[in-house]
Amino acid sequence: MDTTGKVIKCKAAVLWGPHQPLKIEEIEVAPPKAHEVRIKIIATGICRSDDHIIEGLIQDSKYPLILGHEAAGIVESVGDGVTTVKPGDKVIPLFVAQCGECRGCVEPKSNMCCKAQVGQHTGLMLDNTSRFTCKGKLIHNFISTSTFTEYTVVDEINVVKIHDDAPLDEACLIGCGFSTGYGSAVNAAKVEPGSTCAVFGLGGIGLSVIIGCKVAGASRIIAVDVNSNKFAKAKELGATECVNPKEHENPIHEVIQKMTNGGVHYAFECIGNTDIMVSALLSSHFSCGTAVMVGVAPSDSTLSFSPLLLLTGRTVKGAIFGGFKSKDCVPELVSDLIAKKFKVDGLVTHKLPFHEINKGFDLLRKGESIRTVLEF
Ligand code: PAD
Ligand code: ZN
Ligand code: ZN
Repeated sequence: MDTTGKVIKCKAAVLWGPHQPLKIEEIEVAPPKAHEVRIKIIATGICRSDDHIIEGLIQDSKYPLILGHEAAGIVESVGDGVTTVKPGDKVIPLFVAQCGECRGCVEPKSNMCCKAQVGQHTGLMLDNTSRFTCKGKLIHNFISTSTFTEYTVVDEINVVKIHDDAPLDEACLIGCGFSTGYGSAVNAAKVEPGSTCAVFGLGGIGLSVIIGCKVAGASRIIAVDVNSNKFAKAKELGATECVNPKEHENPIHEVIQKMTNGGVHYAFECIGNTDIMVSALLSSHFSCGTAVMVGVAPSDSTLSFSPLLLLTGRTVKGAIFGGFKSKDCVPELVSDLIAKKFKVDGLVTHKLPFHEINKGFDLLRKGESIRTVLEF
C-alpha cells in the first residue's frame, strides 16, 4: 500500500514524563513537509543518553516525547525540495545536524550545526511543529531524531544516505555510540601512535574509544570501570590493562599516574560523572596530557578544579558525536564498516524485538548490556 502523503498509524515507545517506563502506543505520524524525510526505522540501539531523559537529568527536556537517536532505516517518503535522499534509500538519522551553510558547519574544526543545535531541546521540527500525535496529544521528538518508533520524520539536515550493502542492525551504531567513542579518540583527541590512553567507563561509548585508540596505534590503553564484568570485552577490543577503582585504596588518578610514570597522554571520561571528569584530568600528564569529556553530566552540574592544573600544559576538551561532521563522515564510517576497517558487532550484546524496549533499558541499568539493538 502506498503511504506517500498519508498519515501513518504505527507503534512507538512514548515517554509521558520523567521516571516512567516507556509505553508502547499507537501514534499518528504525519507526512513529511518540505525539506523533511519520513523514515521506516529498521534497527535502533539503546544509549545511556536516552536513559538520562527518563531519569530527568536534562532539565529542558520536553514531554511527552519519543526517545531514540541511534538507528538505521529506509526512507518511506520525502517532502518537497528534498534532494539528498529518495524513497527506498538506506539512511541513518543524525542527531547532530549538518546544514553545510551556517557558521558551525563552515568552520573546519567544528561539527556543530547552528540551525538545529543538539543542546537545545525544542522537541520540534525546524518549523517548530511536531509530526507525532498520540491520543490527540502532541508528542515531541528527541534531539531531532526519535527512533523508538516504526516511523519517524526528520529534517533533511538530520539524515544521510548510506551504502546499499550496509547491514542496518550494525550500521545503527554508527548513528551514535560507535562514532561518538571512535571519533573522540581519532578525531577529537587525535591519539598518536605510541601514546598512552586511559578510558573511564566501559559502556558502548568507552569501548568505542578503545577501538579508536587501538586503530590510532596507542601503545597502552588502560580501561577503568567499577564493574569488573566489563573488562573481558575491553581487553578483546584493545585494552592493554584494566583497573577497578574499587580495588584500590588510593584515588584512581594516583593509581594511573603511578602506572604511567606521571600520567597518560590522553584520558577520556565516558560516564557523565563530574568527579570522574576531574579524575580523568588528573590522570593525564601535568605537562602534556589531554582530557576529553565525552560523558553527558546532569544539566545543572558544574566542573570544579584548580586552574593550576591547566597552567602546566594540560588540555581539556569535549566532543559530541566524536567531533565528526555528521553528513560528511557517517557514510564514510559505514563504508569503513563494510570494508571491515573496524567491527561493531562486539558492542551488540543483546537483540530484542521493539516491544521489549523496557527490558533493554533494564539490562543497561543493571550493567549487563553494552548495546541492545531493537528490531522492528
Ligand atoms: P553506559 O552506562 O553503557 O556505560 C557507562 C559505564 O561507566 C558503565 O560500564 C559503568 O559501570 C561505568 N561507571 C559508572 N560509574 C563509574 C565510576 N564512578 N567509575 C568508573 N566507571 C563507572 O553508557 P554509554 O557508554 O552508553 O554512555 C556513556 C556516557 O556518554 C553517558 O553519559 C552518555 O550520555 C554519554 C554520551 N555522549 C555522547 C556524546 O556525543 N558526547 C553520545 C552518546 C552518549
Ligand atoms: Zn547516544
Ligand atoms: Zn549548519
